[in-house]
Amino acid sequence: MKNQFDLSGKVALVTGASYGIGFAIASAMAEAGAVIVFNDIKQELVDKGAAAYAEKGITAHGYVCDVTDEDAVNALVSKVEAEVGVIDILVNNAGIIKRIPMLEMSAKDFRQVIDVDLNAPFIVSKAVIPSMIKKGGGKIINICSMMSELGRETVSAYAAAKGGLKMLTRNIASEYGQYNIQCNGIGPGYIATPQTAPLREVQPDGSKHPFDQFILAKTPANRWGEASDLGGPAVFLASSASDFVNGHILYVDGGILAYIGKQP
Ligand code: NAP
Ligand code: GCO
Repeated sequence: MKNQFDLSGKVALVTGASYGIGFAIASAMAEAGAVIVFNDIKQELVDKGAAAYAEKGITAHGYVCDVTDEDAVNALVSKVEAEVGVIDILVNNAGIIKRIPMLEMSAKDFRQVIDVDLNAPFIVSKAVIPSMIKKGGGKIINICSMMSELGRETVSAYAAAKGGLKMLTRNIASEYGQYNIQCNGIGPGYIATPQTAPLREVQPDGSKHPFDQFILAKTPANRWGEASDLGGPAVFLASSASDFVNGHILYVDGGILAYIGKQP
């Protein structure tokens, strides 16, 4: 059974994985035997990420690349293929959020979120699929969100992007399943990372942020997720244990989507 989850000999590219969820997913994949490749927009973050992996005893190959830049992504994939090997596992993790009420949001801001959270997974997937086909298969994991299913105030662009990413996931599965490529999504619940730090800030009087209390009341597990909670699900979707799972979104949310919320 253990062998089904073994990633030995596999090359995994996790985008935006210097810290946060991407870092935790890449670390879990390394523990399962994969060779890790990651990217970030800035050299200093790549260096920081490489040091953090090294501290865990993981040799990770870090590259500077903006995932919204198609030429840069194509160059990155060629470089990785030459220097490390064909990418067997792609995790489209890099993402941004802008919390702005829709009527105050500029079209420019809206487009930027769509660009990173939806267009980039299209660009990076498109760059890796041809070699996966030649090699006889591959795994693509798109990091979706609660907002692939739910809306809330201030996150119109993010919800539109993550809803779109769910459908891109199903479409890649539909179009390339015949080549033994499985494309699935992970929909994390509310996870304690820098992205959600503003929602968890302790108030000047020492009390919890109202959003923090709101999330605890909405989560049967009664806690925020840790980035490490995503490791096991990601290894499953990257491994042969999931070879007949395709186009699925695995929500890792402590039960949020099953729950109406804590009764008053
Ligand atoms: P994070 O802490 O903000 O990390 C995101 C990473 O993506 C950062 O390293 C960031 O680099 C990188 N990135 C952003 N734009 C990029 C670009 N154009 N090219 C390359 N890298 C880029 O976020 P996280 O919380 O770990 O989230 C990771 C993913 O999970 C995102 O897709 C997010 O939407 C999703 N997610 C998060 C949660 C949550 O509760 N935290 C829940 C559901 C889904 P910089 O630091 O340079 O910007
Ligand atoms: C927000 C949060 C969420 C989470 C996550 C939920 O402002 O509501 O940032 O969008 O990051 O994606 O799954």
